[in-house]
Amino acid sequence: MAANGNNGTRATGPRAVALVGPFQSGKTTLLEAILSRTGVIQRQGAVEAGNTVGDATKEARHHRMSVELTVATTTFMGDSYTFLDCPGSVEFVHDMRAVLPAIDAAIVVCEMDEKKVPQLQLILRELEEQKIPRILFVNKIDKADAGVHDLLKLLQPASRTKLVLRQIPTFSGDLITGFVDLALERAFVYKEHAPSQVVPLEGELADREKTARFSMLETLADHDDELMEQLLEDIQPPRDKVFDDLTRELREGLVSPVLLGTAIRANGVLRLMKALRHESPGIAETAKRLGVKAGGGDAVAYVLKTLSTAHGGKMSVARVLAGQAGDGTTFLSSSGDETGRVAGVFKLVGQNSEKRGPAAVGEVVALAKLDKAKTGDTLTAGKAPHAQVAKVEPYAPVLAIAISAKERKDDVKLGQALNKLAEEDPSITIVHNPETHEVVLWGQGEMHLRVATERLSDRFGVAIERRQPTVGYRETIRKGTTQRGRHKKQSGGHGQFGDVVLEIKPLPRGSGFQFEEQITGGVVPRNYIPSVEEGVIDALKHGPLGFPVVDLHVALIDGSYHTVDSSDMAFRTAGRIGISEGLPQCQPVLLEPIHLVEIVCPSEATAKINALMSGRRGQILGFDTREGWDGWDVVRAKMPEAEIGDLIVEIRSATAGAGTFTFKFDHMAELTGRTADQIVAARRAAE
Ligand SMILES: Nc1nc2c(ncn2[C@@H]2O[C@H](COP(=O)(O)OP(=O)(O)OP(=O)(O)O)[C@@H](O)[C@H]2O)c(=O)[nH]1
Ligand SMILES: [Mg+2]
Repeated sequence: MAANGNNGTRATGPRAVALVGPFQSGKTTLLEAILSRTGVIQRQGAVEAGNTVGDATKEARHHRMSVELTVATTTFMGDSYTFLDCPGSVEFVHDMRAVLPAIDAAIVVCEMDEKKVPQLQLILRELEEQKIPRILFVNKIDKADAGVHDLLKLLQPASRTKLVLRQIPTFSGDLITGFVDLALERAFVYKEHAPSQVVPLEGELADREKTARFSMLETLADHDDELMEQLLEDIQPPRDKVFDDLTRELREGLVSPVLLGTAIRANGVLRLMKALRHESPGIAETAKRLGVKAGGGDAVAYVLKTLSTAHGGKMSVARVLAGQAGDGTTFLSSSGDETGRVAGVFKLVGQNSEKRGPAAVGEVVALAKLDKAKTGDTLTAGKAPHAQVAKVEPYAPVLAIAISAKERKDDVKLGQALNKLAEEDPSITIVHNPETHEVVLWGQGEMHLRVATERLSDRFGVAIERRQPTVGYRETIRKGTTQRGRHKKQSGGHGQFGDVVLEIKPLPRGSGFQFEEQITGGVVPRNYIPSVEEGVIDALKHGPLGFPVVDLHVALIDGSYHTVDSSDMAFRTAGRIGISEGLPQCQPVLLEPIHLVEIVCPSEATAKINALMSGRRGQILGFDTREGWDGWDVVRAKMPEAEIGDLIVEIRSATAGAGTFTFKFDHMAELTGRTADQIVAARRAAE
C-alpha cells in the first residue's frame, strides 16, 4: 500500500502529550529538559536538587517522586505543546489513566532495566487499548553499557505492537557518546545541555547504521508493500518515504518508534521534540479517535484533572476538543448537569498559573470555578449533553487506614477536606463505618495513603491520627439455651417490671438474626413484644466476646407482666438481660470474614505469591495463566480479612510493583485457638 496524500503532512494546532512510564524512569527530569530546551526555564533543575518545575508540591518534593500530575505548556517551533507528566508509581496511576483520553500521543519513558519491564508492559497495555500513538524514549543512556545492543530484545516483550529502533547509540570505549538517527541517516554526538552536534557517519559506524536501518525498514515494510518491493530489489527508498511511513505507522498504531537519550543532560530531547512535531497526530485525529461531535461550533472539553488551589478555588484542567472555551462559557456534563460557568482560563506551567484568553481547540488549560465538573467528565457548551468520550473508573482500592482529626474541633473541617481530597483524587474512597464510627480511607497503597494524609494536613490544614481499621469480626453460638430475663425495680412510687423467657438457638452460617414470638394466653401483652425484640437486638450488638452476634434464632416463649409497673422500657431491659445472661451458656465462638482474593502477577513471581498466601492463612484455590496476558498468572485464594490488611505491600514487593489483587467478601468462618484468644483479649483491652 502506497502512502496516501495525508501521510507525512504535519499535524497542526496545539498538542497534548503525556509523559508516562515505569516508576522513576526520568519523566519529570525529561519534562524539565524539554522546558529548558524550549525556553520556558533558563536552567534545567534536577529532581535531586528539588528545583524542578514538576513535582513541586510539598509532598512530591518530600518523597522525591511524582505523586500527582504535573501540567506544563510550552512552545516549540511555533506550536504549542502541553506536557502531562504522570507519576510512574502504580499507586498514583489514576492520574495517568484519567489523562490518556485527552492526549495526541504518549512518550513512554523507560530504561534498560529488566525489572521494570512488567510495569512497562502494563502502561503500554493501556495505551494499546485506547489506541494512543506512543513513542518510547529509552532514558538514562548515560548509564547504559554496551548491552544496549539488545535493547529491542529487552523491551519488545512489553509491547504488543512492533517496536522500531529509530536511533542506535555510538560509543567511545564503553561510554555512549552519541547516536545515529536511522531515518535521517546522520550521526550526532551528545553535548551537555546543548543540541547534539552532527559528525561524519563513516567507517565501521556506517556499516552498523546500514544494518540497523535495514531492520527498521523491514519492520516498516510489513505495512507498506511498495517499500517491501524496494527493499527486495535493493532500491534505496527516498528519505521522505521513510518519514511518511514512520508517521503513518505510528499514527495507525502499527509501530512504536524507539528513541534514546539522557534526560538529566537534555540529550536526545531535541530529536524527540522533532519526532513529536512531525509525526504525532494533532487534535483533529484525536477528536476523531474519541468520537467528538462538534455540532454548531459549541465547545467540547474533557476534564483530565481537578485541582484545589491554595486559595481554595477549584480548577478543572481540561483539553478543548472542539470549539473554544473562555470566560463565561457555561458547560453541561455528559449526564446533563450544569457544571458551572468558567471564571478564568489559565495556562499552567507546573505550580505556576497565568491568566489568559479563551482556549482554542486542542489547548490544555485550567478552567476556574466549574464547581460541579469532575475528572473524566466530557463537557459541552451546547444545549444537549455530549456523550462521554472516555470512561475512566479508578481501580478498586487495595489498602485502608482509619483516620480521625487530632483535635475534636477539626471534625467538620476534616469532612470538608476529605471531600476535596476525593475530588482531586478519585482513586481514594472514603467510607464511614456506622458500626465502629470509623472514617476509613481506602487507597491504592501505602505511599498513596501517606500522601493523602499529608495533603490533609499540608493543604487543608487538618492534622489527623491514623489507625488500623477494625476488622469486621462477629461472634455466634454453637448451642442453644433457654433463659429468663427479669427486670424488677421498686423505686419509690412507680416501679418497673418486665419478665421474659427466651429460647436461643444457633442458625446456619449467613442466616443473620431471627426473632419469633410464641406467647400464648397473653402472658406478655402484645404491645410489649416489639420492645422485647429491641432489647434483644441491643444485647446482640455486643456479645460475650465483645463483637456483634449473628446467626441465631431467639424465640420469646414465656413471661409475665404487672398491670401498673410494666412498660416498653421495662420489657426492653428484660429482653436485653435475657440475651446477656443466656449467650455465655451457648458456647460463643468468634467469626472472621473470609474474602475471595484474586491476584494477578508476572509468572516468575507466582511461586512467591503462593508461598505468601499460604503464610497468611490463605487457602489457595488454584492458579491459571491470565487470559490475554503472555507471561502472567492469576492466583485465586480464600483469605481472612485480617490478613489482607497489608497484602498489597507484600504482593508489590514480590512482583517489582507489577502485581495487584482484588477481593470480595465470601463468608464468615469460625476462628478458635490462640489467634481467637488474642483478638478477644485485644478487644477487651480496647474497651
Ligand atoms: N543517570 C541518569 N539519571 C537520571 C536520568 N533521568 C533521570 N534520572 C534520575 O532518575 C531519578 C528519577 O527521575 P525522575 O525524573 O523523578 O523520574 P520520574 O520518572 O519522573 O519518577 P516518577 O514520576 O516518580 O515515576 C532521579 O534521581 C533522576 O535524577 C538520566 O537521564 N540519567
Ligand atoms: Mg515524575
